[in-house]
Amino acid sequence: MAIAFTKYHGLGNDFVLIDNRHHPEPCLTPAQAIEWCDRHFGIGADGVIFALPGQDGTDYTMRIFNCDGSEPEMCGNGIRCLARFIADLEAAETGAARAAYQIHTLAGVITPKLEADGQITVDMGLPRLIAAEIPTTLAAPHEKVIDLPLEAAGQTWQVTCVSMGNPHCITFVDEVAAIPLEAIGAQFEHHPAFPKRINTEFIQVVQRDYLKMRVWERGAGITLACGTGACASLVAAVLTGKSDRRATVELPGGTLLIEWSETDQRLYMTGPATKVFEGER
Ligand code: ZDR
Repeated sequence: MAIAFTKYHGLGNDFVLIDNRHHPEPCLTPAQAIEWCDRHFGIGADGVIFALPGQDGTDYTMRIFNCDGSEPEMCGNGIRCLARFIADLEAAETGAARAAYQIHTLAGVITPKLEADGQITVDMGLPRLIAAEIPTTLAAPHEKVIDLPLEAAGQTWQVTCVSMGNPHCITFVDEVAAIPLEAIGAQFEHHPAFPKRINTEFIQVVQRDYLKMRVWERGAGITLACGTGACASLVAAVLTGKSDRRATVELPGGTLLIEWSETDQRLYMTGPATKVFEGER
């Protein structure tokens, strides 16, 4: 039987969304998700996202498979797309959609809010900084990984590691355009210092409130944007004294506004989510 889907993107980080609200398990296997994401033989996407019934009092549950079939804990651009998708579903069914949702994810409860101007602001929760939580072996389990050396791709990089539920390794460079991401990204992703593999961000500090970022995503390779990566990168920039707690992050697909709140220490990400088309497969 054909399965209905809708394609969305957040700054060119694109996802196939599936209405899975009536069953607690995803209706596709990871192997099927790989086929659906294929840009030549399938629909084409960086991942497949399932809107599942809520758990523990939340409105919905999000699960996601990367285009290589692996399952990340969280996805920042994806959760904005999920919020827009369920708001569109609710509006079609009842004529009204809620303005905020509590979403259960493998990284805890995440709260997206649909703003009047069409943007979506997501409470992304607290960053995790301890090596054991990332996870990485670059420092002792209870230590933070801030500006430490990593040997990869034939050279030494100074890296800072942050988990937003999913793992990130951030390197500050003078010029992001000069980084041969295609050639070196996979060597970070599969480095033995990262037992669950890693998302890798290269950051150029343009101003204290403006960062330029390029990303190699775990399970997806080069993508046009990464919401959790933008949050993790702002945290790394603050921890190393390079930026303010609120900054615009420019990605190849567009910009996100990221704030690491002084009040509650949580990350707030604001950006768009756009419907592209719907179909069935
Ligand atoms: C980076 C991401 N697209 C986002 O916007 O946060 C999340 C995708 C998941 C990522 N590839 C991972 O952690 O495996």
